[in-house]
Amino acid sequence: MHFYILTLFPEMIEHVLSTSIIGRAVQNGYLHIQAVNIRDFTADKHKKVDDYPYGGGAGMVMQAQPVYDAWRYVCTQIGFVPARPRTIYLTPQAPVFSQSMAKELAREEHLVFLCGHYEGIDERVLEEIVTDYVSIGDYVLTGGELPAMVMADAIARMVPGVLKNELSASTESLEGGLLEYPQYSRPEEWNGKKVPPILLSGNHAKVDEWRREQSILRTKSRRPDLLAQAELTDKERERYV
Ligand code: 6GU
Repeated sequence: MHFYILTLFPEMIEHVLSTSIIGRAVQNGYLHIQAVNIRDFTADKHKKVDDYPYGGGAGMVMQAQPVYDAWRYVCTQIGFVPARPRTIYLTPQAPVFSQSMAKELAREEHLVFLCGHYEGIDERVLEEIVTDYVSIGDYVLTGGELPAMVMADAIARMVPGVLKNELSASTESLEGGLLEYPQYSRPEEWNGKKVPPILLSGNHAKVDEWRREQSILRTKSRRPDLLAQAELTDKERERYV
């Protein structure tokens, strides 16, 4: 899978996405991640990429030309001409990103992320190139880079081969609409607290049953809003909801 991130701050992206599990997946050839510096494409002799908003108001607006030319460069590089790649603009004025969106986007071969700064990007270039508008939550950040990295991470881990233990992609939090059960490791007793004895029993059926119950109880207490949509049996619904 190929990610192209259009940004004024490529170093921010490169450092984060070359670290840990995503970095390993890049090294092993499962992912290709390219941060493209929008400033490299400005036609302005002073390398300017922003200007005052028409109509007045605070802040600066990123101009259409450098954004469009950076995007065209990516399109040409990946052979998406005249067809256009899935192009995601990160903005709080959009539907909120979710695990199901991550799964769906992970099926694409190429994804382009467009990161805005200042007071946003000239609307005309957005109309021309953006296929998806996505927010990562109801709060305002200074730019689209952190949201792009959040999305790239969540999407990348759904790509086959990226996680060493494929099972962990499917059994984790939010699968089936439930939060994950609590985990324990050595030692058996820490700070006067013992590991739940069932986990030491070697009885896998009982362990699975306990974990399922913990998932449901945890979802009920921490994210009751998720429980209505969760995949529960009639019996579980009767017992826990
Ligand atoms: Cl996608 N961008 C910015 N700038 N702020 C955000 C966001 C995105 N999602 C939530 N807040």
